[in-house]
Amino acid sequence: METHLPFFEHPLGKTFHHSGTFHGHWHEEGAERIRDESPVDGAALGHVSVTTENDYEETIQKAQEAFLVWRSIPAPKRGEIVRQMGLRFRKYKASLGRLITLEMGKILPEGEGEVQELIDIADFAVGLSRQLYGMTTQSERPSHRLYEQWHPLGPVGIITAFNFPVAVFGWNAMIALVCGDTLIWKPSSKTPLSAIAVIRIMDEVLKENDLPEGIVNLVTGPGAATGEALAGDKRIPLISATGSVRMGKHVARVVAGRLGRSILELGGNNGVILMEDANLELALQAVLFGAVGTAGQRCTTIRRLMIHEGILDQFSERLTGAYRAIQVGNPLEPRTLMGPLIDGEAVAQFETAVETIVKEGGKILSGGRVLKEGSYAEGFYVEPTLVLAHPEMSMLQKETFAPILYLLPFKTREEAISLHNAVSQGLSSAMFTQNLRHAETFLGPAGSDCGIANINIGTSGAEIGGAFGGEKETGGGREAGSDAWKAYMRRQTCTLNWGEDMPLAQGIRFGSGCTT
Ligand code: UN1
Repeated sequence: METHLPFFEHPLGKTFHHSGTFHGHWHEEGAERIRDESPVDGAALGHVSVTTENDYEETIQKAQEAFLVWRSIPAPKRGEIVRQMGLRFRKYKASLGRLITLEMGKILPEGEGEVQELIDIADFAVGLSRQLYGMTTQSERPSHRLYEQWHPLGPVGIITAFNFPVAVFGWNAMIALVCGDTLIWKPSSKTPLSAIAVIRIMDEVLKENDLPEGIVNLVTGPGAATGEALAGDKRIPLISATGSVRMGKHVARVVAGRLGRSILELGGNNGVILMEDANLELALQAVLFGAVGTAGQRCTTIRRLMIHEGILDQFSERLTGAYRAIQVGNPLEPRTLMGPLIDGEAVAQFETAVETIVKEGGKILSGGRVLKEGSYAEGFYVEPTLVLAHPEMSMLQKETFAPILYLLPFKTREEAISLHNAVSQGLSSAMFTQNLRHAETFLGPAGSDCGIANINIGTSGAEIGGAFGGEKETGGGREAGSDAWKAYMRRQTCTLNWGEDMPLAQGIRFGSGCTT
């Protein structure tokens, strides 16, 4: 049963105004507003105020003050707060999923799936709150104990992109919270309402537990101002940023300039290799979801499909048939498989990409057009596009955030792997095969060079239990599960002398008072 978000009654069709700054309470002072429109039909969903310099300053101070309290609450007790948040996200799953769909344009099952990802990471973090283990090792000195422990780090800046308005924040936030950090979230200016909704839900739980203001904070504004302020802010020891390679290179430079720490999750240009023995039924389903899902706007979207030449005709024929049958339209409709792109700029980038593809000798097998007629007129719809490509095309190097899939024939496994790795990004990858040698070669040291490598599943839709992130220009950061939590904590190596002597390591004798 759907529980309405009490603060967003019927957001579609009704314009309303909301503050974009939260530091324990909503606050606003400036006149600058973001007009938040739905890519579904271009309608204004709301207007959100941009964080001013004063408000930014107050937010960071609040986050610092709250850190002093939050870091001293035992981790399992922090986990209990996150547990309650997970329950509250469950309560609002349907309405939050719908809001994501309205604001971002992904189809409803994907909007709800994104909330599920938030719930899953909350559950993971609850368990983790009792498992922030440090190791103990052997000291070379008598009566000494040598061990490692993990402490809270400080306020963490989280910069997120429009394509996952909620889940990527969740990976960072739920983990950072159990680690004892406070949060300052800067969502994409294209999806501030989903962020406001999540903050309001989290705040319900914080207030019910009488926790101080400043544990969870929101700032809103353009990357060039608000993002820049966070990146350059010495009071924020860790910046976790998701977005384009261009943005990431800049954030990396600014954060490194103050010797801060960053987690970067940037562009992907993900490839799938179909070996001659692949189960084509599985491959077809995986490729459709991976290339067309979220209208090609996942960082994990399949963009390049390397197909063994022996199955090229057969598979591309099936794929072309499937592409032609895809329903593009309103993402709230159950029959729709692909919703709109995020905005007019994304549509323009799609159009330019198609022009360049044709110029470079790519053959459009299906799609390639912008949809402007009838019910498509007000939104940002394009056709899912299939291209028979050749390795020299420059477009193969580019992550166009749109549903464009390049097919590349190959003859040998080695050729396929080298084609696969011949891009500057390194997020996710997959091979379809029934052959153990092919699979293990792909997963081995000379195989895929990506942070994520799969066999017989697509590149997108990763579970939260693994560490998520990629190599090369994807930025090297890891978020979500496994031991990604370590980046959100301060590691401390401790040596404790419980004896009555003062032996030095490395057997050094220093002055008469020392014994060995
Ligand atoms: C992203 O596109 O930035 O693996 C994140 C996936 C999702 C997350 C994608 N779990 O496709």
